[in-house]
Amino acid sequence: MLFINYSFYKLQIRLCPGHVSVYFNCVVVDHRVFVNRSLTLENIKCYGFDMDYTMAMYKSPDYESLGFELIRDRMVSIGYPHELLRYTYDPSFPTRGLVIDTTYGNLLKVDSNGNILVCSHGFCFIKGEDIHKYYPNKFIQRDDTERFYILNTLFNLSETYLYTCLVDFFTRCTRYTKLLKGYQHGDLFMSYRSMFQDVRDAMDFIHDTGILKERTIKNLEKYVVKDTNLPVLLTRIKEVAKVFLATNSDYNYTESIMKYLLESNAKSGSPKKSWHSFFDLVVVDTKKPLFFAEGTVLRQVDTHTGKLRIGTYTGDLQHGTVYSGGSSDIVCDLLDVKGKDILYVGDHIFGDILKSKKRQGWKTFLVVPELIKELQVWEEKKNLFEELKRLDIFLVFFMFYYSLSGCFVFADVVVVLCLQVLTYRMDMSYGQMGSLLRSGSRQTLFASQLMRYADLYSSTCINLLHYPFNYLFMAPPVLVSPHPCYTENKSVFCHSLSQRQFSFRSHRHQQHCHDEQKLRLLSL
Ligand code: U5P
Repeated sequence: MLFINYSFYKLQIRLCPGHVSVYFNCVVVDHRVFVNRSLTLENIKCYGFDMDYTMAMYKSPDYESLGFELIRDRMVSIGYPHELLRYTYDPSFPTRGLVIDTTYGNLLKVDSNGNILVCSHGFCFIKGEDIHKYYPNKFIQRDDTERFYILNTLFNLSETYLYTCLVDFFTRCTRYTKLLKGYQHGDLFMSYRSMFQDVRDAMDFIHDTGILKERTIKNLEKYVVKDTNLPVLLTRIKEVAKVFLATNSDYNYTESIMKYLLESNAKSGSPKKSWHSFFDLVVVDTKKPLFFAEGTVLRQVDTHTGKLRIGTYTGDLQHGTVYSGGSSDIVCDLLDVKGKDILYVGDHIFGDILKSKKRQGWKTFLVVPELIKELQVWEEKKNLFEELKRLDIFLVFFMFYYSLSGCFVFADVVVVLCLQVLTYRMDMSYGQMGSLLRSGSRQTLFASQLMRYADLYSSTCINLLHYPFNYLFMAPPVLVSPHPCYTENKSVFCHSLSQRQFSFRSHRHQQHCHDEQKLRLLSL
């Protein structure tokens, strides 16, 4: 088979013996699947799906508000002040991928190396010199997981906000004295670390006791997005490949959600099918990320009672049977597929994507619902991005001039100030903590992990419906060079300067940049 990609995927031609197919890629940008590494869907023999925030998209901000209220109430019930009940969830504040410093109670946005991009203490944003007081290098050792907690999932948004409210409350409340690592109240010291642990425990409480699930199931229409294209997508995939569901949720919750999404959601006229029949294999209680390593005991689920059968399941795959626990190796054995044949679709950059890729070599598809907002801002604020690029170029020239002449130019201070103002204006277009992927022209930790571990990514898995199942997703070619370099036609000059890569691209090249490269360009 021969693939010809013309003009960076706008036109895709495939030549097989006796068969020529031509695809015009005219998928609108909101429906696009973005590509980090080339992948041919034709080679995928098995599709795996996570459930929560992947197949089951929760309605934002209603679902996060519910989570927030439940943990807030739990905190009050274990002894935190009643005044906390005055706080309500504000979706414009938290962004996924932030880091909590449990020593100083700060919320940090960092890049892939741990350099601090944004720092807040409660709702107060800490600026330049003051950041240095906490972090002399404006840098954190993010591998220190005892101290730094990365808020990787969409479930974490409500706890991020609650922790911020706690710091805000105790900082303002005159009954408490603010110290470097916590608050003093009489002979009682409350450290930022203990407050964080209490928020984590409250979060576990609402998940483990099932309160959050109970409230969600009581009002599915309010909390879960129902998309009639989901059964269509699964039916189409099943015609060409195997499909499995692997979720950390328990059987009863999975059944309620999947019934709602797949059984009461068929397009009019299509025959009624049980939700199980959309999958070759359903595994609940997977305990990801453990699932991608040694895993746990595989048991069968009694689908009438939801109870687990005792003993380890050792037989062949039985249709319609639901399993609990297990591991990714067991899934491969049961479905008779190899890791590289699997495309796994999930929303958790660590538990779903990083682990399945690093430990098992699965192909990965990250669901990033925030992309809709990111793309919308990118469209609306194009002029700010252009201005930022121009200022970056000015700065490079000033630095270049300085390195040659040794003369300090006052104008570069002005340019740096303008860059800071512009970065702030851009960040505010996304929300108070800025974009998920960037801060000004610098990439966030989340963006770097996304680029490293997700082969494909999109705002929803349903976007796969916009591509044929033998589609070749082709990654744009990227020139990576740490040194200043001139390309052959002298139209590209790359220079790396204090973790910022500046790139000048010829007009001709820019014309070739299409939507799939937009986010890539954003992170240059
Ligand atoms: N979950 C927790 N604790 C958390 C976040 C999520 O127990 O801090 C649970 C959710 O209640 C849900 C499951 O049941 O993990 C999500 O699994 P998955 O479908 O994303 O694999």
